[in-house]
Amino acid sequence: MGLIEVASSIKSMEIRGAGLIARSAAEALKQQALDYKGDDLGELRRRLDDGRRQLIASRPTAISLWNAVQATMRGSSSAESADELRSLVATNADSFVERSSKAVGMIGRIGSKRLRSGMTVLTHCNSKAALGVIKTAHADGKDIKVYATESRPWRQGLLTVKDLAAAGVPTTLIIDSAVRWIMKEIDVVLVGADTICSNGALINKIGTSQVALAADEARVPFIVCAKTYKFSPKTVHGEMVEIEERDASEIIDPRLLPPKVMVKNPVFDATPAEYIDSIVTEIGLISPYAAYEVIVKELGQESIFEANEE
Ligand code: RI2
Repeated sequence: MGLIEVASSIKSMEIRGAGLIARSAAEALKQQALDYKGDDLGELRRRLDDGRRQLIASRPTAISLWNAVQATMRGSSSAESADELRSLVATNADSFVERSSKAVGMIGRIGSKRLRSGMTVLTHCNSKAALGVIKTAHADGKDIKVYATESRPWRQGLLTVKDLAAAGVPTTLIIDSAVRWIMKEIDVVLVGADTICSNGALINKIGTSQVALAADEARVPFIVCAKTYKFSPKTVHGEMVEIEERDASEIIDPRLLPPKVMVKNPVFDATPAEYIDSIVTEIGLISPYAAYEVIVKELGQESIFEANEE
């Protein structure tokens, strides 16, 4: 699949999940570099810059995509030949994908220590990181039950229940509006992340903030499972995270609506840090208020500088 097809598949959500879209973007840039067999450094730079823009534009909210592209292109300005640039991009992409894949395992091991046998977990949408924590605890012999929300309109919850059922984890599907009703039976909430802001706020699938609200009211710990490349250097500069809105047809066939009735389809929302118990990352379990330090330490000043250049 070429870069244009990858960008199109990310935009259409054939490729979805903040972690997977990041890895796919890194691989697409690597392929773009390797597919150019010429020795014109300027032409290769142009192709990669064009590919970078197309990938970043494909889904505006998940900072994982931007962080992946930046990590893959880092140091490219110093390349003095097309061969050097090709090799640099390929090495950076491989390193990002390897780190990303290992991070899910690390998060699973760290996060599973917060799950005790007999616990009932609620999860929203379909997060590889959050499911990794649940499946690790289950594999360690802990008796964990899960409630998974349907996560309208894309119904990613169906992917979650299939994944957990395949792993042998007892799972119950509920509709999104049943969250506050079921919260009395929940011991802990585990969700993924699309973007974590420098003030600790979480940008995640629409409905996450309502889950957090219900958990806070019931005094149920709300834990976010997120790789460090989900943290946003752009928010260090005060930037607001763009909340992607998708087509009305994902919610309802517009022909079923009376004329002039509008449909709004935001696919992410924001959960303030005060509703978050902790964030499990591959470098450890942190307070949401440590987000700025994670951005500086793990993504680095270079990433913060690049974010300011955008
Ligand atoms: P992992 C998904 O977004 C969900 O919002 C999920 O919480 C997030 O990506 C994190 O995914 P979408 O692609 O990286 O379904 O934990 O819109 O898999």
